[in-house]
Amino acid sequence: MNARRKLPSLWLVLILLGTGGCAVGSGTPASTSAPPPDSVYGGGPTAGTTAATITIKDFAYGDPLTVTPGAAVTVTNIDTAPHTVTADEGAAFDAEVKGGGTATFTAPTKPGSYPYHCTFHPNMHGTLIVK
Ligand SMILES: [Cu+2]
Repeated sequence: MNARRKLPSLWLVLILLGTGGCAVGSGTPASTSAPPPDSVYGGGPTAGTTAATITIKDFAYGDPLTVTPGAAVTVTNIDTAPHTVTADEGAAFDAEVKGGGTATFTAPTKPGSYPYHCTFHPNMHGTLIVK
């Protein structure tokens, strides 16, 4: 009969210890979720250099564009006719753009003023300034 009386108290101690240990073990919730990053996008295809765009509209290139040496220049053609952005001298750059399309070329690395024209429409002229 003695052993039987001891058992309940032993169980009580074990339960108390058990629950106590459990509470301490799982007392710190591991919910340290970091906030999501503000922007996933880096900002554009030309990271590092400033975005430069020549927009062709109504058979005109618009104002002279100033870019950094070696910059990626995007040509957007709003017209329905195809155009080119072709350097007047040498082969500094030459990009053909379909009507309603876009094209990209790399600006010269040597600073200077680069006049260009459209091979399809010789009356179209523009200037790319690299500095
Ligand atoms: Cu043209």
